[in-house]
Amino acid sequence: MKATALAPANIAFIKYWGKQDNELRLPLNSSISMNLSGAYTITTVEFSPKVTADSVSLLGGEFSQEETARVIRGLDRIRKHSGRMDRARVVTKNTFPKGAGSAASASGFAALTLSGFAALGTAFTERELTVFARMGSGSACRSIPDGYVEWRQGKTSDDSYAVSLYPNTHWDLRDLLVIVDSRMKKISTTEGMETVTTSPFISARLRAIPSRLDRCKKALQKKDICALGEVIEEDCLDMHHVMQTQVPPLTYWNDTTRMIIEATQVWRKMGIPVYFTIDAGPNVHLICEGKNEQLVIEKLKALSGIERVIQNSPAKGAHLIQEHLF
Ligand code: 2P0
Repeated sequence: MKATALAPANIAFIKYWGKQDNELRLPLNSSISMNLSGAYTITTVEFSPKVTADSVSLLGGEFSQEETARVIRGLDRIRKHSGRMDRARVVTKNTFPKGAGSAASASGFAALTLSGFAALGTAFTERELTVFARMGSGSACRSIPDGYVEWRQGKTSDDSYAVSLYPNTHWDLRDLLVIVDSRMKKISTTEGMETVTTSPFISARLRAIPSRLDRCKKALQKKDICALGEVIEEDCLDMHHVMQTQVPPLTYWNDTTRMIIEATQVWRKMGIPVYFTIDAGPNVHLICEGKNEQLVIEKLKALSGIERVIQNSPAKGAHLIQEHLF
């Protein structure tokens, strides 16, 4: 049987950086994110006894051998769980640049997990889907539930899952994803996280996170953009501080990244409540309320060094669609 899933990328408000277990992708801390409407992956999977070997293709791009192997390991986990052996054909496409710190692996493994389970006709709960997506790529578990999502750290694989805190309709936030460099990053997040404990600041980060999670949840509940923005920026800067003090150091920002951070601070002084967050790459996510989106877009137009801006509203989680890719 064939199935197709659409899964959004997500932007973390409280970040995931570091694992307790590399194999299972159990994180060092819980994290909170919002699904993105403008950056997503569509994946079609078909299992068939007629197919002799798994094939994996990316429309408009190419997977490396390593990425293909990672997808096939994802298929193997789903097959093992379902007690099935059929090989699969997988075709996938992204609406945004791969590897540029805009979480292609999150939407990718969320879409693969849902389409894979559906194509095998296996019964599943949302929680199980998040656990399987997590084993493909940690942040992928947050792309399964709707809207605003918490990934609960957990101590075992079954305990480390994601849940929706609020549906996408809860609060009309925007994430303007400002692309300043769409090339692949040199060091993958998986590799970068392996040396997280070489930073002397990781223990302070882990001590600070529980209260940040609380502040973030309260700000979401109250729809308080200033309180949310403050905790988002604090956690982003803290994660990048850890990254930059790892051995070897990970420096993802470029001059345009820094210019946008500074511009955001100036715009706030002018009375526009807009806040930045940055993942493992140079691109900047600007978070504001829907009513201020156009104002921020106008401000961005005056800056140089920007390739393009992807406008995102809060999105539903991964879901099945009827239009197959083959
Ligand atoms: C996040 N990132 O919370 C953080 C912020 C990057 C910076 O989750 O090794 O691609 O596949 O579990 O999920 C990116 O990490 O890493 C990520 P793996 P993943 O969004």
